[in-house]
Amino acid sequence: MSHNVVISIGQCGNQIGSEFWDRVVHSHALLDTDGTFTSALATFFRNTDGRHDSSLPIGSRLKHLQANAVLIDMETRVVDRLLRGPLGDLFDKRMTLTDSCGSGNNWSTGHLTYGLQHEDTISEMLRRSAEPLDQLQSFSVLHSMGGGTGSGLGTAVVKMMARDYGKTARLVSCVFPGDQDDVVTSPYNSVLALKVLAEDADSVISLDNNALSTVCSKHVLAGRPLRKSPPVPFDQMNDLVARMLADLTSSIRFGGELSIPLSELPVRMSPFPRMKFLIPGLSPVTGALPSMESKKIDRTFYEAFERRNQLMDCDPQRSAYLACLLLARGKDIAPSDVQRNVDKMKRYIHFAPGSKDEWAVSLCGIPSQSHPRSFLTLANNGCFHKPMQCLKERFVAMYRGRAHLHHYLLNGMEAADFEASLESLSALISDYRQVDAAGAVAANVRDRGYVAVGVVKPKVKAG
Ligand SMILES: Nc1nc2c(ncn2[C@@H]2O[C@H](COP(=O)(O)OP(=O)(O)OP(=O)(O)O)[C@@H](O)[C@H]2O)c(=O)[nH]1
Ligand SMILES: [Mg+2]
Repeated sequence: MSHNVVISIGQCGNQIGSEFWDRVVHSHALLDTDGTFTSALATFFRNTDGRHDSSLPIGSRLKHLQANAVLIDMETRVVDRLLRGPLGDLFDKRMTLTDSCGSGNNWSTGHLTYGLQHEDTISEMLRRSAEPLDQLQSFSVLHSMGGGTGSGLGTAVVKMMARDYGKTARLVSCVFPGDQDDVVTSPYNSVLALKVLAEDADSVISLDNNALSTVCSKHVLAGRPLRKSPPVPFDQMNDLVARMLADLTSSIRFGGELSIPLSELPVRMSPFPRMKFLIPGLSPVTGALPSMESKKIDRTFYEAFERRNQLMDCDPQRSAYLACLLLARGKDIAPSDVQRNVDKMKRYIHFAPGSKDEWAVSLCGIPSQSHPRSFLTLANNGCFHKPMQCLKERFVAMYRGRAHLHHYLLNGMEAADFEASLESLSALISDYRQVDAAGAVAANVRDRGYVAVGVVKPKVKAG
């Protein structure tokens, strides 16, 4: 039995967290209809006795369902809205922490000022969240990279976890800013946060608002046409992220033939210690339209690897993989369907030297609410260096003129901290670029029209 805790930090983290809990609660409500606290629910919830606050065992009647959640923001608006909304009763108010002013889009305010001020309270919340769970497998942390609270305080929390819960997997899902982002300091905040994640997180599922908004504006979510012109509203982008997280946790929540515990993710996906950044791809990305029902499994499978289905703005198929995880969901997907497609796909994607050249495959027989069958891929892939290079250029453009630097120095940072973070990012780019070089050879061959391993599209027809 695996128990997991989700920690949402800052506006973005809490808005995504809210969509995640909404999805998860509804999917369990549809399945667990007899009012019993099941082992599926116990992966992310506790059943408490309202008066004495003790946890009731699996198999007990549902009394008071509480999410294994910690909600943190340095403003009150988003967390208050969540607590006052229809999901409010799910959250233990003692596991929420808000402040009044926010971090003003400044990593140092979140990381240093609030990190110090609230350290004891957060430590205590982590202890309370972990204590009643006899087998705590993972902390999942959700935050943006561009603001001050999620990126600053969020990474301070990841550091605390590394210090106090070294054996529990620390999985971070973070949203990088898009290039049209309205937070002017977002390149600083992202690069400062990245250094901490590279050191103290175990796996970092990386998303960006460029890719999320492109995917949303090209497709139709839940049958609702989206506005054509940007900006795409956050709630639609967050719905996509929540779907990815719900899929990722589906096999541990519902069980499955090939369930991979979240605690194994780092071992399965990161052959080298600092290369732990995972790019998610989803298929289908559209809502459940009648025309999709008939799509062949093979086509849906293949689409999960395509660039337009990635939630980060890069193309794993044109580069080399260090590791690849595939999670299939659906009643009618057999292990043989997955095996057939993995075998076929092995001819089209390319593993880098030094990688394990093996797939982590997970199969969950319970479909998502929106799709009878769906696939999620997580790629540890050389193409990650490209969005990181863009981020580096934006950081350097600001840092060269020392723009906005004084706001950070006022909080006790030094220029050397910026340089160390930039160095850490450069090393990461260089590592991923080397992996990418192995993929570039294959892509070159494709561009010249030859057929070679890893470079041709499989012949799949829409059914
Ligand atoms: N996808 C997505 N991005 C968001 C959302 N909210 C904010 N962002 C992005 O996140 C960055 C800003 O971070 P926020 O999460 O708003 O900041 P915060 O962590 O609350 O920090 P402060 O406001 O500085 O205290 C920008 O890049 C925004 O575009 C959201 O709900 N979804
Ligand atoms: Mg905020």
